[in-house]
Amino acid sequence: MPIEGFSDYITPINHFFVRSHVYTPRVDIGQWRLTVDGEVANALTLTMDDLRRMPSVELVSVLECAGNGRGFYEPSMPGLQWGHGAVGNGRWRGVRLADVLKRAGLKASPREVLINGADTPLGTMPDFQRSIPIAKALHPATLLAYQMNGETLPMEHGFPLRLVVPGWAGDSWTKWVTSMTVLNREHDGFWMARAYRHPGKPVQPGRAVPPEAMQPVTSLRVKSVIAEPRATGGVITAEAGKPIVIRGTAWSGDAGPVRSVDVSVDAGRTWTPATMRRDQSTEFGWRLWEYRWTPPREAYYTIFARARDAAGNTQPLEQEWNPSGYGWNVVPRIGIVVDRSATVSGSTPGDATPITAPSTLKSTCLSCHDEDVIRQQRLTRAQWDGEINKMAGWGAKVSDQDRSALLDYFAARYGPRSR
Ligand SMILES: Nc1nc2c(c(=O)[nH]1)N[C@H]1C(S)=C(S)[C@@H](COP(=O)(O)O)O[C@H]1N2
Ligand SMILES: [Mo]
Repeated sequence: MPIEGFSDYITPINHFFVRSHVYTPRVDIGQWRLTVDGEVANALTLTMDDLRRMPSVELVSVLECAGNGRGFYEPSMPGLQWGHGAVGNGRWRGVRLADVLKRAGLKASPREVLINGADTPLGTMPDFQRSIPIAKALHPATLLAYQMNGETLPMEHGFPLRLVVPGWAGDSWTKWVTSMTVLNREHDGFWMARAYRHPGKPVQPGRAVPPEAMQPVTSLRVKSVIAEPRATGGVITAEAGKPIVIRGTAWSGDAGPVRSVDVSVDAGRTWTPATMRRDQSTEFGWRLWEYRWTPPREAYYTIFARARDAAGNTQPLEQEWNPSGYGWNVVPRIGIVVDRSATVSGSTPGDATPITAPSTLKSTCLSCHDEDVIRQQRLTRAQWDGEINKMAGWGAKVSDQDRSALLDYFAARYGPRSR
């Protein structure tokens, strides 16, 4: 989602980010069924008509990828290098997951619901399957949604049915849902036991943490983004004595909706409350805020915004680091040049020496994914070696010779950012 998306209350579908681990599956709605089994009294097989006959619920909720903001972490880590835009605020309609589970009849002591979608893995990559604890599954806001923003759920957002888990990061929002299994234990598949885990406490930047010492990613953290004013040619300018509007949006997770956003125009020394939109106080949606300000004199101003949620959580001034780059929510900041003669100088960071790709790049890597996922990452040679190991584990065929050619290329072209 582009930065201007943070000025919209509901994110239009054409701006909404898409994150799919593999290709979007084609689902034939005539053949499609939802099955519910495991620790239930009556296993179910439901059609879309069956679901549409059940009571429907509509709610507004933020959908944010756990890795949103990963590209800002230093030192950087493997993974999609999201900036701000792996988030959107959607209007979702569907049936409560609780109603479907009640219809199946839960047996004694259920622990989790394991959800699977129609997407199939590449090579020997493990199938994307996630579970959620029973309490979240029974939460009245957790939905099996068939509509997004008043339209039939689009293909890339999970047609015909997706999980909507308000307050939780996107990895729990399974798309293209085809089956659900109620478990009386914790699911220990790859995507729960190895991926989407967070240390739950600050760790030394750059340090590896074994998955078993981490917990599954769940709730989003309180966060605000400054959408305007925006830069032209890399610089934000304003005139002394002339009012401007600083605006953006803010949201949180399980800790309840955002109650207030404070703005500082002096790098955090003093704070003033922004005006919150009153008609947007839903439990899980975001809220737009704005702050009108007249720069008093010519100077360089550093503007901060800090959201506070219903539980009193606020954004940190310094982002703590974690190995997968989840939960980026530091106080956002912009610099404004207030100077009548401010000139706008565009800068183009250039790559003067062309580095050519080894021929093996295409056959080894680009047969499963495009170069974008590589291009956006900035890793050390050792980190790239780790990524090649991961891909080899998922079925890529890499000879020793290919590996060293690829490593030379990645290290030269996509090495760590200079600081
Ligand atoms: N079946 C399936 N569901 C999935 C995924 C996936 O790869 N397969 N990606 C997840 C992740 S990591 C995120 S952030 C959200 C993104 O949802 P969107 O593409 O509708 O924005 O979908 C989630 N649901
Ligand atoms: Mo994600």
